[in-house]
Amino acid sequence: MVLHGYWRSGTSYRTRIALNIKNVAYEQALVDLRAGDQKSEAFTALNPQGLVPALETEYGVLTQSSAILEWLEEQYPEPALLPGTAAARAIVRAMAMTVACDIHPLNNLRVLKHLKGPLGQEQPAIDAWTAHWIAEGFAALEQTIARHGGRFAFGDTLTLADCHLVPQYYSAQRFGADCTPYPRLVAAAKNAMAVEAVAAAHPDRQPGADSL
Ligand SMILES: N[C@@H](CCC(=O)N[C@@H](CS)C(=O)NCC(=O)O)C(=O)O
Repeated sequence: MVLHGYWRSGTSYRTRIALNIKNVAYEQALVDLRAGDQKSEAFTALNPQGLVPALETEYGVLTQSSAILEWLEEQYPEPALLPGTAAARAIVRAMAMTVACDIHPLNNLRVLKHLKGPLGQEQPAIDAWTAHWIAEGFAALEQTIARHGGRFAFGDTLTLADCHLVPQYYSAQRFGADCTPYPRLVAAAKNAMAVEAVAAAHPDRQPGADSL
């Protein structure tokens, strides 16, 4: 299996976390987002959207990280990243989607570039935009974690919610977002990051990682 991704990309980070938790062997192929490799002919042949990650499997190329995580859950059921009841699974998926649908896309590289370029926004306005969507999503997640969390975002077992939360927390720190209003979220993210399978997925430990 080959994961085409970028060390600092949140969606690649999510995918690495799930692969590691499930102990699935994979190689990594670096798609340098800063160099625009995601738009290259070679990469868009794998993912016509020109976005990482793309996972090459024996069944073909899979894209969209949340769909990849669901595929991993079906293909490698143990250890499970979804809980045992339909209602609990819906809650975990809702937490994951809060990140995947309502925070991450608004702060993605191409969106920020569009705000800066065609829409002519200055950096302070862009920073405020980023902080706004993180704050709104994290405030909701904080309440959900208060209701359903334990050691991790949902109960005491790692789930798809943690796979999504950890990279978003990392990204929030990178953007300098104030996370002090979300103590339960921060605790859940830190607890997950202390697990070796999650720690091994950290951007700093990936090929191509640098201090930029
Ligand atoms: N919904 C997609 C989003 C993928 C995505 O936005 N990837 C980002 C990196 S985190 C990317 O490739 N950005 C390149 C760009 O914006 O040009 C997924 O979850 O896979």
